[in-house]
Amino acid sequence: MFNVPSMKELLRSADGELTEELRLKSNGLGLGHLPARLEPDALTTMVCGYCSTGCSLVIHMKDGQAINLSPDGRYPVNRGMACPKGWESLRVLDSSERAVVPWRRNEDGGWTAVSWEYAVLTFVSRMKALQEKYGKGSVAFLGTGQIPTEELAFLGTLAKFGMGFLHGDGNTRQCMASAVVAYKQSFGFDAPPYTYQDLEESDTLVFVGSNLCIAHPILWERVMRNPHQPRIIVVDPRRTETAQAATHHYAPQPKTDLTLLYGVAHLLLEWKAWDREFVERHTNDFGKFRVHVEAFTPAFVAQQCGMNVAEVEELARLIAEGQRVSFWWTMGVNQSHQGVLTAQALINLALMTGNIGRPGTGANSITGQCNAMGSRLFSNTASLLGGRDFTNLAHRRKVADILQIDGARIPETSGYAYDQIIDGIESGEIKGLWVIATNSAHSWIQQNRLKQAFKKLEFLVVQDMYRTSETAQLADLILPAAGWGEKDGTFINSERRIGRIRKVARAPGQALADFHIFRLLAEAWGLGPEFAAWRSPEAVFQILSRLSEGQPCDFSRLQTYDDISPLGVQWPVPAGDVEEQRRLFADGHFYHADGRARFIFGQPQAPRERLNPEFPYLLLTGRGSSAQWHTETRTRQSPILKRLYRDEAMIEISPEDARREGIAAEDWVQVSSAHGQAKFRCVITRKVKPGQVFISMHKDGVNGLIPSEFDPQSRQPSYKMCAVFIKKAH
Ligand SMILES: Nc1nc2c(c(=O)[nH]1)N[C@H]1C(S)=C(S)[C@@H](COP(=O)(O)OP(=O)(O)OC[C@H]3O[C@@H](n4cnc5c(=O)[nH]c(N)nc54)[C@H](O)[C@@H]3O)O[C@H]1N2
Ligand SMILES: Nc1nc2c(c(=O)[nH]1)N[C@H]1C(S)=C(S)[C@@H](COP(=O)(O)OP(=O)(O)OC[C@H]3O[C@@H](n4cnc5c(=O)[nH]c(N)nc54)[C@H](O)[C@@H]3O)O[C@H]1N2
Ligand code: SF4
Ligand SMILES: [Mo]
Repeated sequence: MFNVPSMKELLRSADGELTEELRLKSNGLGLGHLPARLEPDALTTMVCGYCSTGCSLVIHMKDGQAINLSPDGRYPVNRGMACPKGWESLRVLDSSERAVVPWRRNEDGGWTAVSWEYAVLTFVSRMKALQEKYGKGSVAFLGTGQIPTEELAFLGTLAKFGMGFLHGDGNTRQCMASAVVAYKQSFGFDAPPYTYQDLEESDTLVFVGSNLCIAHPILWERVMRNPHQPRIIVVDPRRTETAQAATHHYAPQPKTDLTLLYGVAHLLLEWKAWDREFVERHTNDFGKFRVHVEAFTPAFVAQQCGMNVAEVEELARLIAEGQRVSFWWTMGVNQSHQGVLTAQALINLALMTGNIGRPGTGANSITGQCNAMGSRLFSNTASLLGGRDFTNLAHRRKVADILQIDGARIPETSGYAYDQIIDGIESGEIKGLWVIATNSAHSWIQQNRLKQAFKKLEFLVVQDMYRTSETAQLADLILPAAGWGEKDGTFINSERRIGRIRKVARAPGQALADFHIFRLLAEAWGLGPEFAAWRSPEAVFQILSRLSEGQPCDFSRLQTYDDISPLGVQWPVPAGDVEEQRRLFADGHFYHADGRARFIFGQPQAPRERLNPEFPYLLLTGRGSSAQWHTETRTRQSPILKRLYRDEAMIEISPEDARREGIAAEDWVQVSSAHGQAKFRCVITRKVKPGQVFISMHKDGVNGLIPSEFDPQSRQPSYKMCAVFIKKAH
């Protein structure tokens, strides 16, 4: 029986005994001092650790340490290109903001550096004590799409099947959840069907809610290499960099995409510009869909979307005329109160026009983080390991079999989603939280509320590379993590390509790879024997390979790291030429039991968040520049990246609105919503329409404004719809 010890009590017992106890369990790992296992080669390659494009970088080594890097000319993804973040990825490892030792919060609010022994035992005794006192469900974790698949699987398996956590979710909820649900329902599995070559083979590319030039610049370079003089269509309420470079730009009223896409389907039907043979052979429910879109006449759609009829017709005509049409979407679709249906409306267009399974086609969700795809398949949060379902008994049995664990240890539900975990903290149901490789206190919605909730936690553990993140600042315990470049593993990119990352630099101080932190915690929790097989990233890769067998994401032919080609390998991995690129559904066979894809649709609803006389402007948020990454914990460490953008919190306002509000360029602007307020510096630009403003997500503050509204199916927040008031700040 554990009592909940206070930090003070723990501290008192800190030095002698704890060290002894843990030394016994450390199993030769050498707490805090890993044996150096650096790549000996003069040159080695690895996948970039920022975005899901998954470029390969050549690492230049000297004396076993990385000294420089350059883009990999042979890699089929980036072909010798890299964006500024990739070029600077080694530099950000070396920073005074790095967490180099474990830290604990003192009673007086200050910090003390502690040993790993102390940190690990504190973690274990505090979490166990909370579970004893308040029940298993009183502790939860929040993970990420930015650590290797091996680490994600270790975390999810250790926490849920080992430590008995009932609730754990990740930042992929903020990012990809809508696409996941859409694919699962429409195709029968979460499977983005494309290969990047499709960007070069399309004659018509439709980008909905994607600012590729900024968020996936190397994919945009691929579009620029398309030799077919393609029509490039961008659907975005803003005149983004991508929209400006496109051949056609449509700017519907935000959150009306669903209506617009049904309007396009309506016209394609009216013009008989649909593929009867494909629909009849490979899909279900088209008849109902047909009836559904009857009401979406061009006049109705134009009026709902704030467009004119000619624009709606032109968009539909471009799609009808294309021979190889590809549909691409990112956060403008996923982050919406109807993100799932909107993604499915794009899938429906691809299905009804037979634009799937052939070169240059597809309904293609572009993912965000370097390992969002690994997280979707193996984090053991929303889905059970291998893209399976917690609620399915056969799936649970299969996983228990492969892991050789008692099936009863696998919960029958996926547990709480991110927002439910935050609600649980607020209501006092959740008392302990473990945050790994995500910066919730900057990136989640209603930030003021979240920060208050985090303060109520009895125990907050933050496992991060940097001790300065907004979330680490609230922690009771900081576990210092090694980052990209300092550890081994694999990532899976947007086109399902598995690629290696390697240890090419030594982590500073006592920072450990997340993998080794999980090993230590497993040992200290008393789970050493259960996780004996999880001894190295490569050993875990073998387990994952077995877990993938027979699933759509089957890569069981890859059993060791040597089996992964230096060119990466896309799943599913066939017999024969594993290096050959592949797209899904070439045979028209989908993953539902009957082999058919489904038309799924619903009634467009207005968002709950509305403009009103008090808050008359519509705030859009998103990526600001190709040199900034999310909450900037990493990118702000590079002096070069910092010169590539304006390093201040900025708000983009149209000339008309600026004039009306008496705001000049460079003025400070007070922005308020029903949930909070913050100040930003004014940029006057025609990129935003009158009535709309834009703030990038990179500086702390913007998410204090964002309301709590979600897609009801995916529980992904609607980050791009917020009613605000703006005025010149004095
Ligand atoms: N440089 C850089 N690159 C990144 C990242 C980064 O932080 N920095 N993050 C990565 C991650 S995790 C992700 S998820 C991706 C995100 O990549 P993107 O989704 O391309 O980026 P965002 O800027 O969030 O959103 C895209 C666009 O959606 C538009 N939008 C807003 N509301 C609507 C709407 O109702 N309808 C439509 N059609 N469009 C709308 C916005 O105006 C914005 O231009 O980027 C990845 N790449
Ligand atoms: N307003 C608004 N907010 C948004 C969005 C938006 O469009 N608008 N987009 C949302 C989206 S799509 C996303 S993906 C989220 C991203 O939100 P976050 O995940 O919170 O953003 P990051 O800054 O990437 O945080 C990653 C953290 O992990 C740490 N880290 C990096 N590598 C490692 C590692 O190997 N190990 C460990 N332990 N730590 C590591 C970094 O230092 C950093 O603190 O933001 C969301 N928030
Ligand atoms: S585009 Fe993405 S993967 Fe490629 S170098 Fe830039 S951040 Fe890295
Ligand atoms: Mo994301």
